[in-house]
Amino acid sequence: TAVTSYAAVDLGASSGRVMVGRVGPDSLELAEAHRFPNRPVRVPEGLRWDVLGLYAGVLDGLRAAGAVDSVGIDSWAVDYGLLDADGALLGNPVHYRDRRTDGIAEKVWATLPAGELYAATGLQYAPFNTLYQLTAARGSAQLAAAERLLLIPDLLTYWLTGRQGTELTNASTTQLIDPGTRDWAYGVAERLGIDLSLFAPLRRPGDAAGMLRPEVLEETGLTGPVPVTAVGSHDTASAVAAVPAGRERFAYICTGTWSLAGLELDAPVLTEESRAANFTNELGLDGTVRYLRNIMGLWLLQECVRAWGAPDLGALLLEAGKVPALRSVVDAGDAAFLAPGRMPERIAEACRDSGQPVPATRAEITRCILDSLALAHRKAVEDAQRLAGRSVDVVHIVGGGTRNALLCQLTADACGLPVVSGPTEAAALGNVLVQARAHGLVGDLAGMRRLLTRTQLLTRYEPRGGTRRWQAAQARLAGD
Ligand code: LFR
Repeated sequence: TAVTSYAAVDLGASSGRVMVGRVGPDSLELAEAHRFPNRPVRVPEGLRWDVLGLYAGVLDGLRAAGAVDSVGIDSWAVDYGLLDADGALLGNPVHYRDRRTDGIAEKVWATLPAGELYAATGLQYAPFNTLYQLTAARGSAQLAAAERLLLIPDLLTYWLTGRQGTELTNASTTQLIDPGTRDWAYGVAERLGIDLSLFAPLRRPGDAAGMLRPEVLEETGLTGPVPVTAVGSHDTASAVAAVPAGRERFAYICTGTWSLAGLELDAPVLTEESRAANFTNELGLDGTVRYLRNIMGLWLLQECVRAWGAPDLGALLLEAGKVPALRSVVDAGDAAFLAPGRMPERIAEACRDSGQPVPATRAEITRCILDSLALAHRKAVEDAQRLAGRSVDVVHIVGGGTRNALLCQLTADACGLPVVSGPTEAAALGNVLVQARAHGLVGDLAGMRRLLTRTQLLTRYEPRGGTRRWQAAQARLAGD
């Protein structure tokens, strides 16, 4: 039987990759065609993405991938490029960690109270939601000149195909989508003076997104026609689609630069309690809701490793494993850790300020970060179950953090639940599977997941007990 192949472009905050997925009726294989760094650049006006560098990486990747049946793109959320009336990019897209949104949310809430905004959009508060970015940009020459806004994966898709669209799962992170109607939150936009005609028409995972332009074929050496397929273009939507769950009741944690921890629901939870707990209702595949909380994730460790001049990570984790558990923890959900720089110092300061032992060595700081992440995972999994009124029997960890065995084990311990970890390249696999499905292979979401369960390497971690110590650490953080 026929095996088809798909190129999955998956752009993360620190690297991009082009993967080739080969899908047969009972097989799924993923190979890396090309990986390239994604280095944000600080210019006088602020922190920016090098989006031309990323596009060049995508073209290199497609060349390396060779003949494929289709291409799909996913990336981090919320960020965008602005185009002028000629369709040309106006400036470098602003990085979501840029400080231009400091203090902006409060201004928005003065016009549209936070409670009403949550009821209408279901989105957690994060300073970088596109809504706040657009508010921060109001009055700028660039926004005044803009005729079109394309989210990052849609911008790259436009460059590849010449066609514009706004993919829904990623659009749901703008805070301008109503998670109930799955259409624009017209009332919110109107009250805040945001012009929705900036956005291209919505499209959904599986929709055709155009064909590679002749110039792209020439540059990549590919033979056309090669279609581009809309996937869950928010990387987290693609990763959740690739959670290898069967019939069990599960929570998931997508790990990488961020940890995104929560549940898959069929309807949003828009209660005031849910807002207070800062849970988000992002949209997933096939009408699902990704009910989750953003946790700082391995960003905390990445930033320390960068500050330390990139020591060997394996050795560092080994040392961290020997440090006594839970000596000090920080709130890994705290937006205070969002901006880059001085991370070891900021972690130490947070410990000192909360009256805990100050981690001094690299191993101690690393242990503090991993304990803190596991604790935040526990809290998110627990809160999500309570707020959504659903309980789970297992936690699936997917994404880059699956390589960190200590983090997986600590998460199992903290949650008091078994953890199944894998696949590592979940976003790319979700991307590939949505393309395969659009081409008539694999069935629904459950069918996609059955194929993953049968083909991917998964590791199981049993909780080792000691839940009370995690409870106590949680209480300590809450200041109880
Ligand atoms: C993960 C992610 C998160 C989003 C953050 C910023 O890569 O997409 O889901 O909140 O990046 O865009």
